[in-house]
Amino acid sequence: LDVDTLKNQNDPIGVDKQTLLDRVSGERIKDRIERIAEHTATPGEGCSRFTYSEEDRCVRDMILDWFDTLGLQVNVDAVGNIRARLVGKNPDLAPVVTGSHIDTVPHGGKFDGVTGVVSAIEAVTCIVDSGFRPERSIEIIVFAEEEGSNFGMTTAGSKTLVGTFSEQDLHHLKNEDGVSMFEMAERFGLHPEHCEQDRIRPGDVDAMIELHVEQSIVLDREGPSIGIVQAIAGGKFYRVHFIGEANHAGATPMDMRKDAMVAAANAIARFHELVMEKKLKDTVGTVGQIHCEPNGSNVIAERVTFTLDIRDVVQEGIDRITDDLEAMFNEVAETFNVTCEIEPVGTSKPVRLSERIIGVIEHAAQSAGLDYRLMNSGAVHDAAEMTPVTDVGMIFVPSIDGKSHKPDEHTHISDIQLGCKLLLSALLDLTAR
Ligand code: HGY
Ligand code: MN
Ligand code: MN
Repeated sequence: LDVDTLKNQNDPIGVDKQTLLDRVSGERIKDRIERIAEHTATPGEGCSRFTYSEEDRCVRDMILDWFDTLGLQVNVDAVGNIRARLVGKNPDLAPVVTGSHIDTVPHGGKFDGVTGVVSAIEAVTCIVDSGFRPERSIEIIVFAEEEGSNFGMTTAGSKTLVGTFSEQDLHHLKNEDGVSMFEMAERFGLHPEHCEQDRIRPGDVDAMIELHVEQSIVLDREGPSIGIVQAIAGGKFYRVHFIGEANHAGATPMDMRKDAMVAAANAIARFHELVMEKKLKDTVGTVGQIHCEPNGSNVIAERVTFTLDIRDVVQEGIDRITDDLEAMFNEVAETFNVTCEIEPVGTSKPVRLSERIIGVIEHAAQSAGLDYRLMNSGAVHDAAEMTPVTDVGMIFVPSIDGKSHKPDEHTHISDIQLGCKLLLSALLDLTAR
């Protein structure tokens, strides 16, 4: 297809859009997802690829090669967000952004995040291969540290990109070994001290669309294959420490113990009861991670640390739970003669997405005769972090059996291809002027 042919079409964006959309290749999408999935710290046991790890480095290098082949202008920012721009005919116009993340949870799946990155690459590949140049630039962003597997705080890369996180926060956010995100980024060869200058500010970007697997059961169980997201859950995240006294498991009488394990077990059970009692329609609460010290089978636990992940699409649903935590956990601590420390790790605000972008995606779906469902996201996403600086939309494709954050997470390539065509169509409309 030469550019003249494209120009002669009487399509609103001056391009024969259907010809472009028909270029979206399921084969190429599948191949890229599989090649990324090969880079995991736990081969055969799902995808474990934390930001700043060797596995992360390998995938980054491969993606940077793909961007180079596409002739994109690439910049890796202060904390490792990769920004790759297809420069439009009018480079002064604010670009439209699309992308997602490549980092994973421990033993995660191969579709969470990667589907959005690969779909963004596929959409831009179709445009570049066609020789068409959109009016407005399109920028692919591969966000760093979305899962929070290093530091227990989700979307730390996108929070930094838009200035929600300051350089100070990068020093405060630490992993279990006490290494800060600032330090890990430095060790990875980045310049986290540049985070302020690398920020995206309101007006720098015209719009953003993230394509992501749903990670729940609605689309797979009830259809159709396309979800258009209206609201994304926010959350509050904590580490809770119960501190008792190590002692001999056999020689210490029950009434002389300061057992952090029993206290933590009670606290976790009470937390679950609190959530079940006070939750609103979309409120969820999870204890996903626990550590015990000294962790000896014949030693009374001295310190037990567990995480809290409390979410809802409305702030009230989160606050109803967190308001009661301190009193509840202190009561448990007193009962078992130990102490409790609640360490806030971070928060993500629940957000409603842009009516403008939802409208563009809906129009693109209707023009293609695609059935779709308007829905919310219980998972947090980088898209949510971008809402303070631009208009944001999200496209969901089904997760088979609603499974995610586990090795058998799966999405049909045909569904990703459909979602990618919708993404490309919406991007063409958004960059037409
Ligand atoms: O935790 C989440 O919702 C996302 O997968 N990071
Ligand atoms: Mn994700
Ligand atoms: Mn995830």
